Amino acid sequence: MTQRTRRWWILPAALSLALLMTACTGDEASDTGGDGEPQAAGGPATFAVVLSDFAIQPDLINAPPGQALAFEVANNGSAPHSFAVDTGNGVEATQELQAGQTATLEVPALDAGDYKIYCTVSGHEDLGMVGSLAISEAGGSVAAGATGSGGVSHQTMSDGSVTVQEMLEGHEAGVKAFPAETQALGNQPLEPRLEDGVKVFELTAEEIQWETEPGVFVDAMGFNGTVPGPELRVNPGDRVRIVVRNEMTQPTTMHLHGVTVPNGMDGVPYITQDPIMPGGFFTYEFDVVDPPGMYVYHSHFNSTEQVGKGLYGAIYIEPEGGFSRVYGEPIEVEHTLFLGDGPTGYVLNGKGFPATQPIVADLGDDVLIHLANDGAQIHPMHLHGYHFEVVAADGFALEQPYMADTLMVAPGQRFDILVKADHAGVWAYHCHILPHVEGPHGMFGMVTALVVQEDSG
Ligand SMILES: [Cu+2]
Repeated sequence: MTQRTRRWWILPAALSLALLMTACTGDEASDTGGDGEPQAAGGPATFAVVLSDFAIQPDLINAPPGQALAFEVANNGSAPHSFAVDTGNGVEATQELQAGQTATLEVPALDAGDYKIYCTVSGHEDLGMVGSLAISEAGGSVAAGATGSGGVSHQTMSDGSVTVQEMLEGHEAGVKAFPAETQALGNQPLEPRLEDGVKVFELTAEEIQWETEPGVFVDAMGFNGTVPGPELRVNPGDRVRIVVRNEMTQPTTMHLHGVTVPNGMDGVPYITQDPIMPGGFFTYEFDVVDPPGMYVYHSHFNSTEQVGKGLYGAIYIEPEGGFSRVYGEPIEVEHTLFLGDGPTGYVLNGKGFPATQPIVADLGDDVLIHLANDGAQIHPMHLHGYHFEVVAADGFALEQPYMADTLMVAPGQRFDILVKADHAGVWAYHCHILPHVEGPHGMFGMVTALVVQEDSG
């Protein structure tokens, strides 16, 4: 029962994946662009801008020189945000907009050049709320009626940010690249060392550069160099020792999330232990008393940054014979999806589409997916083409499993779902908060696919 990571090429299926996603999310695309057509000469050129946690859409706005600009700004996020333009002669900004608030920002005509757009709320620019306002003669030209298959290649979408041809190319390129290769994958098995019957694991917290999608490296933190950290597997009744070393430049601790441990092993700084200083270590030791299921280990020090940057991983309490024993089904494919957001961007197992890994099954397989959210936002995970059975929550098997096609996973929650892979195809599996998955340049972030192959190879 191993996680299948075999390389798989999507070529004939790529278009169907793109079509499925387009059909699913196409309506929403107009939300960001509806009001953005520059008005007739004399009035300001007007653009729609949508703020979310933590993005500005569009993040590239093309506008003409010598014409006043107006930005109709909507805060669709859950946190307060603002929209600002650094004109080089000062900053023009909306007030801080509460969730759901809108405002119009008027900016006097600008000379040709590139200007920064950003959110002025402290820290939000670093979280990704930054982009460009490009003023050039080509900017803002809009041709209405961008439909049909011919003659659309250089027409500009109504928000002035991207042409139809660029949209098509972006969507297609992402799908064709999937699953794109990046340096290193998280969730790799870590075999314990046996010492006098104790299963000993060694984890080292490090500051790393982590490639979330091809060529995109973020400042991250990982156990043993990956996001998520390695998979630990233990059995009921085991004695377990986890030695956590800190090779970072700031203190840390580790909490065993959902795992029943003695109080002194709970990993909370100044409540149950002193922080693990840089260069130091702490030994967590406990007997496994919880039922079989998926549990999590993660940092519990400066955790907005440390967990946000990737200091989390899975610990499975697995019955002898595997999870089939728990769910009464033979499990051919087991896969784990850690949901993440914040400093790493929107990621599944530390990777954004197209660098996410597909879940690959043969027709008829029973697929067990462990979901865990170690981000800071909720993520409703939606599987196309199937209804799945929710069989466990927070590590405990449900007495009454239920069917769903979308499952909200809040920060800290875990679920196990079972999919009976009984129809072949490439089935998109993605967060349904659309700003987490798709923009004018195609899919990104929290998108992967369940690939059900007819040929067992
Ligand atoms: Cu999401």
